[in-house]
Amino acid sequence: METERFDRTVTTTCGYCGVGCRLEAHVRQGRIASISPAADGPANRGHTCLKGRFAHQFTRSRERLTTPLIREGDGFRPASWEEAYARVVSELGRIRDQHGPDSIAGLASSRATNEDCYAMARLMRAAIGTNNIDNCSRVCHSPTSFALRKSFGLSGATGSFDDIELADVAILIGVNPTQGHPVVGARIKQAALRGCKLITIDPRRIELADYGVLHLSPRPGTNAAVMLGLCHVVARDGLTDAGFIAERTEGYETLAELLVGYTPEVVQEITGVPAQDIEQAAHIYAQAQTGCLLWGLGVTEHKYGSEVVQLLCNLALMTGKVGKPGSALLPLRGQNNVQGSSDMGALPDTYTAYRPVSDEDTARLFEQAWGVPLSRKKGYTIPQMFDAALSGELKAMYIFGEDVAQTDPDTAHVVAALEKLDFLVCQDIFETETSRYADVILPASSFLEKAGTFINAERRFQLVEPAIDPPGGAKTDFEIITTVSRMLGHDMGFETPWDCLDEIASLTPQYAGVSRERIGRHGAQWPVRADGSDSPVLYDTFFDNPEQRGKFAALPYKAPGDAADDEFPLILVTGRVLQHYNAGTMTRRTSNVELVDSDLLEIHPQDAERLWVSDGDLVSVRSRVGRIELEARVTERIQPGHVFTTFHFPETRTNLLVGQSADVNTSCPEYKVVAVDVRPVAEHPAYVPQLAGVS
Ligand SMILES: Nc1nc2c(c(=O)[nH]1)N[C@H]1C(S)=C(S)[C@@H](COP(=O)(O)OP(=O)(O)OC[C@H]3O[C@@H](n4cnc5c(=O)[nH]c(N)nc54)[C@H](O)[C@@H]3O)O[C@H]1N2
Ligand SMILES: Nc1nc2c(c(=O)[nH]1)N[C@H]1C(S)=C(S)[C@@H](COP(=O)(O)OP(=O)(O)OC[C@H]3O[C@@H](n4cnc5c(=O)[nH]c(N)nc54)[C@H](O)[C@@H]3O)O[C@H]1N2
Ligand code: SF4
Ligand SMILES: [Mo]
Repeated sequence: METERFDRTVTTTCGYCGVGCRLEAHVRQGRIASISPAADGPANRGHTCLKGRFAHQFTRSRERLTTPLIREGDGFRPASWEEAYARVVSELGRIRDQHGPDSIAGLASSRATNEDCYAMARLMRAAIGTNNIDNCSRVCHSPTSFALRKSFGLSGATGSFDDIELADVAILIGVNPTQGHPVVGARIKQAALRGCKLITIDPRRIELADYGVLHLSPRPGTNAAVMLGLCHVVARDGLTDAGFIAERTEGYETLAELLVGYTPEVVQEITGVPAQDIEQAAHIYAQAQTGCLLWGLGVTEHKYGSEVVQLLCNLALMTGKVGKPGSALLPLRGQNNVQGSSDMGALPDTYTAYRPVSDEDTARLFEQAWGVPLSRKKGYTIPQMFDAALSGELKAMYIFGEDVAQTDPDTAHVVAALEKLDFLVCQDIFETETSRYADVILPASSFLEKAGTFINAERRFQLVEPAIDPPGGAKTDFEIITTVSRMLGHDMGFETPWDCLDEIASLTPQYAGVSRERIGRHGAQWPVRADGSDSPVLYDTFFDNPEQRGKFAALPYKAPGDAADDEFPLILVTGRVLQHYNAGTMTRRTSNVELVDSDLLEIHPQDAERLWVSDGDLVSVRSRVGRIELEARVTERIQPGHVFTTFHFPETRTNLLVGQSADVNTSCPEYKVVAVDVRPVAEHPAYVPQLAGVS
């Protein structure tokens, strides 16, 4: 029983992951006293994980940014808002006038609200005059967005988490929900206990494998072969839904020809997955009445990540398992609002709802609404921004809520780019690895301190309401961005984020019915039509492209961008743990550090023994581009030949190891396949290099 007394309780939405749990934030004396789950949250139904419920102490951390900071010598000095704004506006204005609008780029935060991200995109497009705007989706699920648009038409999950409960089978590939999306992880466990057959596909034996009927462990980077193998068996054994293929799809014949070569034996050779497991998985999925496909970064963060998502769509189309309850494709989008930041057009090539910047009608619509001419030229993606900074074409960046120096690949390259800029603004709630290189740091507000909306991994708009005030002199992101824009000469005319939401709805047919009132306590899944009706299930009658048909993609398996060799004999996979969140700026400032206080290198006992590594040893990990040191954890969760670590602690600098290889269509980094060499830092008393097989 709750015995504490609160001054008030505010219902809002969790700001960590894309599950989008609805929370009750209980406030006492202007502070968050505790948080409990909202019983009627559509995604969480009275549950949360430990981050949503307990990881709120960061809001009152002494390290919160409470005043603007301006660079002085090697450090920073506190400054007034007037001075900070004046500096930002005069530098951005000067650089725009001297070098043109395309010499400036901005990043929108997928941790912030739709209204913040829309305003940031509008700042770059209308106040500066460039399409150089991108967001964290680039390094996360941009391959999902690309592929779903190609295969089905729209960039979002085709159904809801509720579909998991209606599914007879669920395939989880490259996703680890009990760590990354814990409330969905728990819902999947419940479904499995009720009889839903789980098939997990992951080089590591993830926790949900223990609840499943089958676990496949492919070599990292070989997902395409697994998917082609599954489709081969479905076609070979006559398990396709011929009616669905004929009526609703196109391109099946070409795919069918390609599939012939991907026998389970060929696939076993490429992936290491036993042929009979491929057969069994294909039969279980295809013979079920309803089935869901769930995936994550183990699919997307690869050189051919976007192609693998298209292959996943093939499997669903072949078996007619899309567009009906219990048969959904559910990419588990990562950050609380990475779906929304992209939906809002914080991307270099699209306005809201993925309408291209090159599309004349769309560009005119926004020109009319914003009263300024707009560029038709695609802007830079995040990696292109860093390349352009290094080549001198990009002079300034405005980075809002993204810690690129910790989380983007090839840290040395990112840092060199940030150092080369003439001017860098960082807008965050803490100083970060990135803000070390800033000229001005603007103190912003967290999700508990602002109003607006997020869109979760089910395409659901949900309300965010402020429970407490931003600390000290910090301001909301929305106020900061709209003020900078006004001072640059483009007044957006918004009093509150709700005015902004109204503008988004008025300029975007897909969100036409969205309003604060319509979203209410239970949210609305886009498309939200003008009459307020929303869309839990997509494609029930037609696909959303001109032909109204699902498109098969005949894409062969291709080898990943990196491979183990004599010098770098192990494959490093990177990911996350339950207790910490991405750059860790927030969770490291909560008691979660008492549970996990560093990144660890997971290594299989066989490799550990061969390399003279014991549990707890400090080891050196070297890749083709960098070297780091961290503590080893010897565990059988990982396969021999692979090692695993996280990127939550800045001192580890994990991303020094990751190179430039990236998805061929979207430049999402290949974080999941990095060839490395591991050896103990301190020599073991009995260590003989020749015996350890290293030179
Ligand atoms: N606790 C916590 N939760 C988070 C986050 C966090 O940092 N901490 N971050 C959020 C964000 S931004 C995101 S995007 C999501 C990410 O959540 P997930 O998509 O689940 O991401 P990861 O855990 O990085 O990777 C998923 C799995 O892919 C596997 N994998 C790697 N390579 C391959 C491969 O070639 N094939 C296959 N089949 N599998 C492979 C890995 O072993 C791993 O178990 O989590 C969100 N939730
Ligand atoms: N090696 C490796 N690297 C990876 C990955 C991997 O699997 N392996 N995963 C990648 C993925 S999927 C992602 S999404 C990225 C995530 O990388 P980032 O986006 O850089 O990480 P986050 O910790 O989510 O948040 C970024 C910043 O936003 C700030 N912030 C939070 N809320 C707010 C707010 O409301 N306003 C403002 N102004 N700031 C706010 C935080 O303090 C933090 O500094 O990392 C990527 N990096
Ligand atoms: S599952 Fe995700 S949205 Fe839900 S409480 Fe945990 S971090 Fe927040
Ligand atoms: Mo992500």
